[in-house]
Amino acid sequence: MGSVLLDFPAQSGGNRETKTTCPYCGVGCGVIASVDAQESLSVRGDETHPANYGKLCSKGSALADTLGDEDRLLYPQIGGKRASWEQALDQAASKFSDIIAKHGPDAVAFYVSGQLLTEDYYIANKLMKGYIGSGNIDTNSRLCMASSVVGHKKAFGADTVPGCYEDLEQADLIILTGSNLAWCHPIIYQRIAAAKAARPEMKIVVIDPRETATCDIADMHLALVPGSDVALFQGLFNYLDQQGCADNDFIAQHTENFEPAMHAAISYNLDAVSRLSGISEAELEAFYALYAKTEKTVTIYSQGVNQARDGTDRVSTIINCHLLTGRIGKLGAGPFSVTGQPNAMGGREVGGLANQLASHMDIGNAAHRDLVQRFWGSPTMAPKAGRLAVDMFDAIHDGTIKAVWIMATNPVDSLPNANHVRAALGRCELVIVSDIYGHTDTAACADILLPSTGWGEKDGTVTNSERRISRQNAFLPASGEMRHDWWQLCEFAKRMGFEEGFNFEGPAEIFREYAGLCAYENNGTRDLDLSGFMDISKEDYDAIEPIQWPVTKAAPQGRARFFEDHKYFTPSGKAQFIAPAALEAPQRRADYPFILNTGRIRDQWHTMTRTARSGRLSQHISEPFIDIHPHDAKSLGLEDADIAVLESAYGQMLARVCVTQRQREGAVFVPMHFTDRFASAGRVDALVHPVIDPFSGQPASKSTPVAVSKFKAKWYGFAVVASDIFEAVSVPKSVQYWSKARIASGVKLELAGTKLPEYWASFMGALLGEDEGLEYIDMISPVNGTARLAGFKDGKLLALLYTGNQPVAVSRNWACEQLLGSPSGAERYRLLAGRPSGDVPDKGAIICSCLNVGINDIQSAIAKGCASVNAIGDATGAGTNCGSCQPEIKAILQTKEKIDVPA
Ligand SMILES: Nc1nc2c(c(=O)[nH]1)N[C@H]1C(S)=C(S)[C@@H](COP(=O)(O)OP(=O)(O)OC[C@H]3O[C@@H](n4cnc5c(=O)[nH]c(N)nc54)[C@H](O)[C@@H]3O)O[C@H]1N2
Ligand SMILES: Nc1nc2c(c(=O)[nH]1)N[C@H]1C(S)=C(S)[C@@H](COP(=O)(O)OP(=O)(O)OC[C@H]3O[C@@H](n4cnc5c(=O)[nH]c(N)nc54)[C@H](O)[C@@H]3O)O[C@H]1N2
Ligand code: SF4
Ligand SMILES: [Mo]
Repeated sequence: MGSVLLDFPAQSGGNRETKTTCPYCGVGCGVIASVDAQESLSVRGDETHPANYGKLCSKGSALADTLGDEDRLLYPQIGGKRASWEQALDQAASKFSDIIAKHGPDAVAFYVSGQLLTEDYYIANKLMKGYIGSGNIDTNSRLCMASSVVGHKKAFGADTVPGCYEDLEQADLIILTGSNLAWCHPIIYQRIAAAKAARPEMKIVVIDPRETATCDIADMHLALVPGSDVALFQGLFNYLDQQGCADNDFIAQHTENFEPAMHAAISYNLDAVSRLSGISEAELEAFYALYAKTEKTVTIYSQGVNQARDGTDRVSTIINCHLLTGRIGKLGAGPFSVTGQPNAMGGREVGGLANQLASHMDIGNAAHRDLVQRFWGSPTMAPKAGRLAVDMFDAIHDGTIKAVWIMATNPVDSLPNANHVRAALGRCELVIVSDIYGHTDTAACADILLPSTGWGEKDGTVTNSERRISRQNAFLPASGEMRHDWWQLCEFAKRMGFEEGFNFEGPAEIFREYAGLCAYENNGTRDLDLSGFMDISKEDYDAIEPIQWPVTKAAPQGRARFFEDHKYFTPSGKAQFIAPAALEAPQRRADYPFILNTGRIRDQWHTMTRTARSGRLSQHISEPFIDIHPHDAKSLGLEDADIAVLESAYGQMLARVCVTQRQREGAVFVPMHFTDRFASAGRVDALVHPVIDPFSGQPASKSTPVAVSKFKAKWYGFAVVASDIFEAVSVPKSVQYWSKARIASGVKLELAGTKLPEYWASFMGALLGEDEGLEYIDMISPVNGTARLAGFKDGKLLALLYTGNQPVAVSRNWACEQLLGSPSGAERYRLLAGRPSGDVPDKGAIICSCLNVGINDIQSAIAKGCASVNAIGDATGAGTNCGSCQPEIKAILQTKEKIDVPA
């Protein structure tokens, strides 16, 4: 396993240091992993990396907490039993071959991920399209970037992201639409916040139905009616045109189809847009006028735009406004789709989507198919696009697809109509899953489960939001029998008889071939040109410095910006205005009166397989919740901290109620992260409708009609339990509601049920998985379900349990800190009070997860006169490490009251 060891004697103090890239979001921050003489690992930001210049957000800062072999998948399994790689691969290949022989190549499929490295991804795509001969390889990027890809291709003729991060710092106006950048791309957010602090005249507008942490730096927040985005941007287009803001020379020389786009927008006057969007005419006009007068404008967008039935149209209407004003391909101006996953961009490059070919070529284009097949020298070539994600799982459900290999994604939790997806896998003849953990909801459906190497153990490249290719380098050995994803695919391919195309020694060789394909017969016709890398040696590959593609022989330093030369990749070479398709708006339903919006929280990553291992990260938010407006809560009889039942036409879930003004009436927000491992009924995608954008196939994950009601709990509880093993702490089946999160010395649990357990002591014993030798103290009222128990063994506190007929008010954080202590006498009874004694301050809900600073610490600093984020930082340390919590600190300063973070 290759790794790049750097020698920084001054900083490293003799530590072994490796430069690599963060495995989470598409910002693509550079990380230095450092292993000291005791083999203890730490990470810090790479000061030289142009994405982050040394900074890391809370997730990046906690990377070291998430490593280690605990609950890693170490060996292949067949039918749940340990098997050898030989057996697993032989069986996988022979079943795939049999099914293909009987039913043709379209009876098999790969479902892969924007979290694969470019080299893994390239191999998966090559195997399916060029050797198996089917287009049936799709990726979780279908749920993420597909609408942006189509929007780019319609407008520019290629999936080209025009700009770069520097543009964000240089812009005078940044519009953030459908993006919670503060939580989802924290380092870009911090770069923008710093630029604004240096140039306060820079303006920021947030367009989001919710008031998010991102609104913290906004001059204007447009809390539009969910789904009224096309109207809002059509209105902007119309306004700009009417006000004479069109760049007529640019339109005439470099664009086509202006007229139809203009006609499509003409009815969107201020009055009409105001009615559709719920934003007052005055506010709309203020926003439009700001756009009109600001030459250097960037529009950043992500899932609030992409994940919609009209996601592609939303992208087109955003790009139209930039084309109208000629604000593209210029310093500080352009549309900017920020990518979600660390290698979302790389996956698009190598053709991970079912309708694309490698190196930004199209499967629907015969010349492209021929070119790629000649380059590969492959026996066949998929003749047409394969099934797109949602459709792929329908085809698995109805038996059209009989074998699927799922790699680095967890569709049982992340695809819409997720119970249907689970059922589909249950019916499928052969399900292969490659993951780094064996405990995911998708792994539970696997016939063959394959242990992959993960971040820190694998080598390759990723491409970030600004087209910057960076190396991920291994710095840890692979344990057990973990294998690289590319290796698994190559070995499988060889067993299917494709020895020739898959004899790679390592990622350098794969990358070289991929770069060669990008260069092959390109001559400037395709945006993605890597001819500068086509002869790269292993040594040079290992030393690749972060670089933005294209990287050509003529321009080996890469390129920051596209379209400065006004050269687009359409047949005419001109950019295209796109009139939106005027899709019918989804109907509101009387039986499901709320719109369910879903998305991310600051400190968790997707289905939480990695981030939930960090106790630090679980301090921020660790329970499924539903944000709901006070009026709606009132009408449903819901109060803060109740449990709500959410129901759609597809499924049900339970979540903690957070009543907040930040939410619009009629819409609710639920995080996407919780799985069966972390909550009894927290899988929000079980409810999400399988509605897709007709052009991109991307699911509309933010607009499911749902009903909300109160879960009629008889009792509520909170417990902390000492345990090294997360899985060892399990909740009795009779408890309808629970959520579980890792803490420093064990697990914390939120509980609620409709039936009181008979004996609280045995209930606590069940949580602990044993009660032998346990000693209890308790305060129990049999009448109203109020119980407080502490359990000890050999004098050490092993568990605390607090229950009541109302949500229990206990200092969670304080309780967590008591575990494994050895209190005596009165101290023991104080535990039952659930909060510290008067002389020890209670931190309250943790806001700064890096330095463990709670909301109460921050509020008392404010009470003592701290009037700025910096002053609070000086007094408490909060926000001074990664800075990810600064928006929340500012919100606390502004409201001076408890914000909507569940304690
Ligand atoms: N902490 C954290 N960061 C992440 C991730 C993570 O799991 N955790 N995942 C990464 C990935 S893969 C992705 S794709 C990105 C996603 O990054 P974002 O797109 O920023 O994240 P989301 O929270 O999914 O959605 C963004 C916003 O869209 C808003 N929205 C909902 N409906 C509408 C609408 O109709 N119109 C508009 N204008 N806005 C709407 C939501 O209220 C939400 O605030 O984050 C990346 N970064
Ligand atoms: N309701 C709703 N649903 C959504 C979204 C939403 O906003 N709302 N967002 C969608 C979006 S944008 C995205 S990107 C998806 C994300 O959804 P998923 O891709 O399903 O989520 P992850 O938890 O990132 O899954 C990655 C899996 O790969 C494993 N893994 C990690 N590293 C490796 C590796 O190196 N090799 C292998 N083989 N496995 C590895 C992890 O343990 C984990 O099981 O969710 C989508 N679903
Ligand atoms: S912003 Fe945070 S999660 Fe995203 S790449 Fe940087 S450190 Fe990683
Ligand atoms: Mo994503």
